[in-house]
Amino acid sequence: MPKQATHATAPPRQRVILAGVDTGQDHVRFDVEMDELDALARAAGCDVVARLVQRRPSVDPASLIGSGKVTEVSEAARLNNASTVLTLNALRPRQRTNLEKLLGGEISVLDRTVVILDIFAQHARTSEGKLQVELAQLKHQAANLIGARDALSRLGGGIGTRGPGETKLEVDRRHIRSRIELLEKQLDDVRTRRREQRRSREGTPVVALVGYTNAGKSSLMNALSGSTVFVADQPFATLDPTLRKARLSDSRDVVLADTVGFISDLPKELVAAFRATLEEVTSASLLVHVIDASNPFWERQRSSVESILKDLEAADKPTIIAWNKTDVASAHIGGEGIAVSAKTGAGLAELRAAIENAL
Ligand SMILES: Nc1nc2c(ncn2[C@@H]2O[C@H](COP(=O)(O)OP(=O)(O)OP(=O)(O)O)[C@@H](O)[C@H]2O)c(=O)[nH]1
Ligand SMILES: [Mg+2]
Repeated sequence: MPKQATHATAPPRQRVILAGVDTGQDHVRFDVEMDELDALARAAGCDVVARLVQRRPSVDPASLIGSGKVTEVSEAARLNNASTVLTLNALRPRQRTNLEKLLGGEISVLDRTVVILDIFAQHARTSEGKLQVELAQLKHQAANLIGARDALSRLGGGIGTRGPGETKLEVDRRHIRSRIELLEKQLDDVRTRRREQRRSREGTPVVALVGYTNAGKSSLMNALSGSTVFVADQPFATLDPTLRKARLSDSRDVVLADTVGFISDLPKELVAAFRATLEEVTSASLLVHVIDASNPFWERQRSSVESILKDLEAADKPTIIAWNKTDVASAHIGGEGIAVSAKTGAGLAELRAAIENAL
């Protein structure tokens, strides 16, 4: 299945400039986050044409980026024929409208959260997934209504405009609220249905694969169950949860649950909206936390995942760490857990045994 949403007439790829304000707490972390934003922008179907960084002790309260840098951004946009600026730092509605004004009114400004929401909108396949994305987008819009109107009436298409659709974006806050209520009600029904399905599976324990996006959860699911769920080298390839039966030994079957990956600073609208599918995680008997051991920043990724699990009240669940991609990992792998490679199959027998033991 193609990764990107296919359009009847493929629109030209949106040309974007990445902009970030580095407030100096941690330069390495800042660089990693900018790289991640780059990957997110590409996953959303954009061409990244330039990257600009401003170092200052705090973001500009009026326009996020200080005026000196705005001129530079504007110049870069002109030279590179870019239509959009993506900011790493979260934008307040007022900062966004001010920044757009300062950039001359031709360039739209979006932040990381909008890009993530957009990828989710493109990758949602099931009706449940679509409901959840719409809910997250509406919640985000409700919180950013002042800025949203201006920008969206100008944008022809591209990130930030998919999903609920322009007509709905133009309605007032009250209208959005009632739509949110309706979606929440529908998702409640989904949750009830899921609970019933879970009850009917009783007897076969569920093992949920969790981890940072792109860690290799779906690959591991395929390797353990012999299935062929979609795998891709980009963030948020998986959105809708998938359950597959896997045989651990002659006497033991489990249901593996693959679900949406986590990311640092996961927008809170998304966590709330994905409660129904994340219940696969919270109701599982066991978690396998898949860590990409080849990623130099696995420690940061690991702690992001752990903090999201805490938010989901799943931090106390029995958990096995699976250090994945050990075929290419040069990084030293620390502590407990099983070293595996979904690609070569190394360590899978041990992982199966560890899962069986833990159950
Ligand atoms: N070298 C190597 N690459 C791997 C391994 N496991 C997965 N990959 C690659 O890592 C990328 C991400 O794999 P996925 O299985 O889609 O990762 P995921 O955790 O499901 O990612 P999302 O669904 O996007 O959150 C793909 O390009 C895989 O081919 C492995 O053991 N070794
Ligand atoms: Mg996946």
